[in-house]
Amino acid sequence: MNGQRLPREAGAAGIDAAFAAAVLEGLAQPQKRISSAWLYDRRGSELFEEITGLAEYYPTRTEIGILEAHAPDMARPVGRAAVLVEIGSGSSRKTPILLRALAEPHAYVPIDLAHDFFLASAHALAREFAGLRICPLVADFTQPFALPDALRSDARPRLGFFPGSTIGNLSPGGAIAFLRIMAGALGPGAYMLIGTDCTHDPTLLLPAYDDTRGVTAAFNLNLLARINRELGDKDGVNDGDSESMDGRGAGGERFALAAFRHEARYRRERDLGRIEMHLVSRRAQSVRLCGRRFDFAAGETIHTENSYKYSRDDFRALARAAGWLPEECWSDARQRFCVHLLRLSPHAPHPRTMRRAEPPATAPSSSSF
Ligand code: AVJ
Repeated sequence: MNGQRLPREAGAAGIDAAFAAAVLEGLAQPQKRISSAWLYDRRGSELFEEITGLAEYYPTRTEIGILEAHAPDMARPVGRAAVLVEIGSGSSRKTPILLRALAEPHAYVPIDLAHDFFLASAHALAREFAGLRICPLVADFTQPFALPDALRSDARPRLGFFPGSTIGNLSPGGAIAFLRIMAGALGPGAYMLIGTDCTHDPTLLLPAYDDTRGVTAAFNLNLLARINRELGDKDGVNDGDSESMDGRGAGGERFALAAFRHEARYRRERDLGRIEMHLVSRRAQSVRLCGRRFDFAAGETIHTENSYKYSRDDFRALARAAGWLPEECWSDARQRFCVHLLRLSPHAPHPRTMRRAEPPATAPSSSSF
């Protein structure tokens, strides 16, 4: 999922109401928090692309290696003329690997909330895969949705694809809810391929989320720049570019980026590990947004992302709890990353009751945390 940014509402002030609500509500919590879904504006998406190429960030290249080595084994059980449904597709380099392995894929349905580049990158695939129907769907996958009308009632095999360990951004309960939504959308007999980071070694994880070049720090801090761009009070003392702010202002202006720093933390509770990203206030300060003031103590943080890491067996148990049967799992030689193939029983009562995609909810679901 490269983001769940909702379409900008054409409000009088040009402010994205859902983003504003998420930020104002999240900053009012005792532990300030903003869902990682909001990290992916255009700049955030560019920075994430850069992260995927960093030496320390092993998940992307590891998953691509697994897909390249095993795509035929992943595609075989699905059979010919499948409908490939990709969740939060962004600008995936992984999709063609799977499409090449599938026998005469019938249609490709990338699902994302509206992005400038979402439709363009979906249609770019049409050049390589002649005859493939490309049916992008704008939907919030944390809410029940249905496949496009033309595909909903046909009997072709369906394969859901959710790479990148993006499922790790959801809480375990949120991940189960998501898998149930996918069961409802894809229907009995469907398959799902899901990439999960299964690394639990902090000496590998912490550098992956706090690289020496500072790209992850810039990715995290861009959230504050985005808030300044989209929500900052323009009548504050300091109404210059967010980038020009140097951290002097403590009188309630927009965010001073220099007054916060990026921090990655590894947490382990029983078997379950997760990386958290935080933005740490370097000093006591206050920020004014949309006419409200938010106070920060020195060292206080905004929690901006969870990235859960599931062992192979834990993820299988989670899938079962959502009604999916774990069929197979492929990993790299160092067992850092897993690609799971799940299946729904062909007979299970998963009625395709959802007639139509719900309109996007007002905010990414709170299950993100
Ligand atoms: C795109 C959500 C899978 O959690 O590893 C990368 C996002 N955050 N570096 C991840 C991310 C910091 C990434 N996902």
